[in-house]
Amino acid sequence: MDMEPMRETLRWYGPDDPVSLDNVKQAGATEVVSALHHIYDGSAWSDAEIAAQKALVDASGLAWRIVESVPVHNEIKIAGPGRARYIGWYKDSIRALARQGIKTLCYNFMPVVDWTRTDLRYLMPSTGYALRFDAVDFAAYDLFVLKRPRVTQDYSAAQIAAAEARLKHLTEDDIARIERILIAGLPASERKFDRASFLDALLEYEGMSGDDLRANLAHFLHEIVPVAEDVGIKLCIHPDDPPFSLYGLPRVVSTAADIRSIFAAPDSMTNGLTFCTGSFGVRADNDLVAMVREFGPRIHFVHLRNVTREPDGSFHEADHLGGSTNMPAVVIALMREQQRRKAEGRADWHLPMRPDHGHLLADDIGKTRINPGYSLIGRLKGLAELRGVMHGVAAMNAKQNQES
Ligand code: DNO
Repeated sequence: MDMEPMRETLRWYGPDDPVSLDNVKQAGATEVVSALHHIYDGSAWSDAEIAAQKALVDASGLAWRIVESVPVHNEIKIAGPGRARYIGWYKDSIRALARQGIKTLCYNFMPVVDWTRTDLRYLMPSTGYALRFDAVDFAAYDLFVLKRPRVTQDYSAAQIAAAEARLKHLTEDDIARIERILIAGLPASERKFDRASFLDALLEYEGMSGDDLRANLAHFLHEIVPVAEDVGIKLCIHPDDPPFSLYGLPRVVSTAADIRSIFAAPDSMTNGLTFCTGSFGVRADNDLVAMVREFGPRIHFVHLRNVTREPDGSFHEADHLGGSTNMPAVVIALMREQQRRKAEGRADWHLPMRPDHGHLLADDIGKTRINPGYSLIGRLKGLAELRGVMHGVAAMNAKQNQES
């Protein structure tokens, strides 16, 4: 049985995305991954709204089969009084998506903040720009600007000293910029805050342990998995980005042990994973190839992105084939998983991948309307490189099969 390239998709933020559907086609992708970003408050998505967006995609000759993300309302994460109502609306959205032919649903369960960076324009030696998480800038903001209650218990003496030293070099403008990036919302974030409302949001998690949050996720899954099974939608949780605690908040989708616990609650093929190499890859103790082997059968969606890890917990987004992760090794493991599924006769053997994020490059650098990480040229380059790896692996494998 031959190894085959994965399906190529690109994220599209809908009609307001400065990257057009034609641009997606120019990058060589055949599918978009999208969401109804104008309905991101936890209310149910209607058939009409989904169908309208799908019609735009269909008319372009592309397909929309994967939704990223249907946001999980905070009430569900904190088990607040509105939980049952929001879960009900989530189920309504699942049914509506299935009716419109969208059969893969990516979501996350990160408290308060979705993905987090401190710098959206980190200059690379290439003269392009990358997204970066600077652990010291982050600590300086958390400790000395945000000043949330009991903040010092989350840092070592050495981290506090480093943050204090950094603070001396940060101007008012620097601090305002870092704050904006941290709490005012990167693209696809569900919520945008100012400092006061952010502190209030953190307070709602006071005293919540990892086990508590895990229990709230398990409750949510036990509710929605049967509905998704019923209508034939595959759920795939996205890992925490970055995969460690921020602001003292619990995070429960960061490691292989976390995924094992999620897969058990409930143990169903529908309860699957978005394998994001960029998120998992921030932790040196996440062995990505081993994770593909272990969780492979329940990986429903793949995000390929590379990060360069730095000793103090900082990281920046590298070229797709550069950085700390051996990307070809991960791609080979994923293509083997496809081969295994095919041999098993699984209809869903063909995995969808997207190049996650890209550097800000060339003509994109001067543009005023850019979704950080989601400019066109960097992703086009990332996809082209990954396509090269996939086709190279497939060709080598076909040759070996012929010879044997
Ligand atoms: C960032 C993205 C995340 C991701 C969600 C999935 O670029 O990877 O926003 O879409 O966390 O729910």
